[in-house]
Order: sequence, then C-alpha cells, then structure tokens
Amino acid sequence: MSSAVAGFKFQDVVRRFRAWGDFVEAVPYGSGHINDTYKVTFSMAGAHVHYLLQRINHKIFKNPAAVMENIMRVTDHVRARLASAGVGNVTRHSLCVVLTRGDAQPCYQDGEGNWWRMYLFIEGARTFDTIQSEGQAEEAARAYARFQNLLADLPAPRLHETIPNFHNTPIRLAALREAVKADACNRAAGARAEIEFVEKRAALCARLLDRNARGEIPERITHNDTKINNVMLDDVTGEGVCVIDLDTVMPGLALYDFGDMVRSATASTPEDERDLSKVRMRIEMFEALARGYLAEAAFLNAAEREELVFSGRLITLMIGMRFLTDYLQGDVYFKTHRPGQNLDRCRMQFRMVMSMEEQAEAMEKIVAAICAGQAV
Ligand code: ADP
Ligand code: GN1
Ligand code: MG
Repeated sequence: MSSAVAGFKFQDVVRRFRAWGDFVEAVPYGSGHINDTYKVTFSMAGAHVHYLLQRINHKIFKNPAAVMENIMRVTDHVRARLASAGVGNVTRHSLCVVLTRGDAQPCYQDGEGNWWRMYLFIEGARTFDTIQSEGQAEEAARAYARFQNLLADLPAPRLHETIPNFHNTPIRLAALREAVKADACNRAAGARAEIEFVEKRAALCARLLDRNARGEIPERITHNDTKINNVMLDDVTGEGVCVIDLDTVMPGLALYDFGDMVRSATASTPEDERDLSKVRMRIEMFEALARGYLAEAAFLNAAEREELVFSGRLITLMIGMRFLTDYLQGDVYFKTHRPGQNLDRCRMQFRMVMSMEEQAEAMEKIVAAICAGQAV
C-alpha cells in the first residue's frame, strides 16, 4: 500500500476531492513529461474504484487556475455536444474533473503551494508511447479531429493562452540561440551538429505563422499536445475513446495538431531512441493518420490541406529544438530519467525530420490522393 509516494500524504490530498469510500493506494502512472500523475484506488463498500490524480507542474503552467478554467469549459462543452448527439457513455469520451468537497473547485492547492486535480479514471482503454498498427494511427487521428470539431462552436470568451507562444517556432528558435549563447552548462560544444542542423532549416520556422498573418490559415481551438500517448484507445475495439492532457487546449493552428500526430505516431521507435539507425517516419502510419484526420476534419481549408505534410516536419523540428534548448539549459523543463536524455530525444527528432524530408514527395502524393477521393 503506497500511501505516501514521493513524500506526499496522499490521504490528505485525496480527501479534499469528492471521491467517496476508503483510500487504498496512489501509484505513479503514465509516461508524461510534465505533470506528476498517480492512479488512485478507493474501496467503495468493497468494490475498487480508480481515479487519476495529478500535481500540475506550476513552474510550466504558471496560472493553474486559468488552466482549470479552460479545462472546465472545454470538457463541459464536449460532454454537452456528445449528449445532444445521443452518444452514450459520455463520461468515457471526455475527461471529467472531480470537484473539491465543500467549495466545489476544480483543483486544490495544498499548504506547500502544490496544485492538485482529480479526474475520473477512464477504464478499459490505454495510451501508447509508440503505436503498433495503422488502425491505431487512424483511430487516434479521428479522435483528435473529432475533438477539434466539437470545440469549433465553443462560446466566447477566447480560451486562456496557458503557455504564451507555445508553438511559435521563430520564438522557439530565438530561445535556442539564446541558450547556445549562454551555454550555461558548457554543453554547446557537444551539440554542434544539432545546432547546425537547426540553423540550416531556420528559414522554415515562420512559414505557418506567416500564412496565418496573411489570413490564409485561420486560428482555431486546438489541443496543441497531440502526442500519440495523449489519446486513449479502447482495449477491445481499438477505437479512439478520449482525448486527454488538456492543459494546452487554447487558440492555435489545426496544423500544429496534425503535425504533432505525424511526429509522434509515425515514429518507428521511442522518442529517446539512441540507435538512430532504427529511427524512421513510417509512411504507412502517415497514410493512416491522414486518412483518419481528413475523414473527420471537414473544416480544413485549402491552405491548411496544402501544409499537412510540412506541418509534420515543422513540429518535429520544433520539438527537437525544444529538447535541445532544455539540454543546453540543464534539463529544467522536460522530465528526464538519465543524463543526456534530452539530447537523445533531440537527435531522434532530427532523424525523423530527415526521414520526412526524404519521403516528402510520397507523403504529398498520399494527401493529394485522399483529398481527390473526397472531392469525388
Ligand atoms: P502529462 O501532461 O505529464 O503528459 P497526462 O495528462 O498526459 O500527463 O497523463 C499522463 C498519462 O496518464 C497519460 O498518458 C495516460 O496514460 C494517463 N491518464 C491521464 N488521464 C487519464 C484518465 N482520465 N484516465 C486514465 N488514464 C489517464
Ligand atoms: C510534453 O505533457 P506531454 O508529455 O504529453 C510537452 C509537449 C511535447 C512533448 C514531447 C506542456 O508533452 O509540448 O511535444 O512533451 N508538453 C508541454 O514529448 O510542454
Ligand atoms: Mg501527456
């Protein structure tokens, strides 16, 4: 029975929430890079019930109350839309926040300044760090596109930007250059090839934002962290059951979401693979993603369709730049489990960029064929 993992007295935290029964245990869970996540078990009159407890990383999300306000609005809206469409089992298809006892707040701040939140635990489904089949890629892409569809009519006001300029690639490039200049940990010399890799591609960074500024690519409500392990797939049917990890749902470009799906779902290896000879963009996974996404994302305009392939390359380059920046700054942002892991993650991303560059023409043909099929 782990009642005090990582120094926290979980009994004291969980009793703040409207989870009934007897606390049994809290076990670290999942492989996210940002928050601390625990699977919590309660016994309700002898039956075990699970919840998902998270300590929000408030160094990264500097305004946790704004994050939770977004999440409440988004999940309430998604549930209402699903219910009015006659979808059953709605609480399995949207994250459900468990409120605090008494004051009914979406999160609880403890005496040490930690912010905690609790969700219903989605049973009978799981996430994958590396996907195994084209069916999984297609289902994941469908689920993310449905999520974007469901939020298209979210009433005003605009959602909070929980991390400003999150996908602003020119700003990410400037941050990398600053980190190289400061070289706080004397690591830049060991990452020369990676820094050069980025500089050679610097001209690509502003492409989507420029088209956005010209009014060609619209702002939408997007997820902004559509890594493949942020969508739960049903254990039996394989269906995309629920989109999770909603901290970064905010105004963005739909292409950021498609791009991050391409980055994470087409990868042949884990994100920190050191044997780069194993790393490649699996084109059959790309085809499945594009099929699934385009089947649901009828809202995409011509300019967005034109940039689907490019978005994968850009987001992969940008996430690689972020891993590199964090490596140079001393691993202060992403969780790491061994020395050099952020540099390994960066190298793996850049190998994926190369693989996408090599296969760009074939990827474009796939998108064109799917779009042509839809036009018929
Ligand atoms: P992070 O922001 O650190 O990535 P996530 O919110 O993605 O944290 O949660 C980490 C992992 O916990 C997910 O990849 C998923 O496997 C699991 N998880 C998150 N929310 C739920 C939930 N409501 N039910 C079941 N599992 C969940
Ligand atoms: C983080 O939270 P998680 O692990 O799903 C990061 C993403 C990166 C991803 C890379 C808030 O996602 O932006 O793409 O790691 N989330 C945040 O694996 O920075
Ligand atoms: Mg996550």
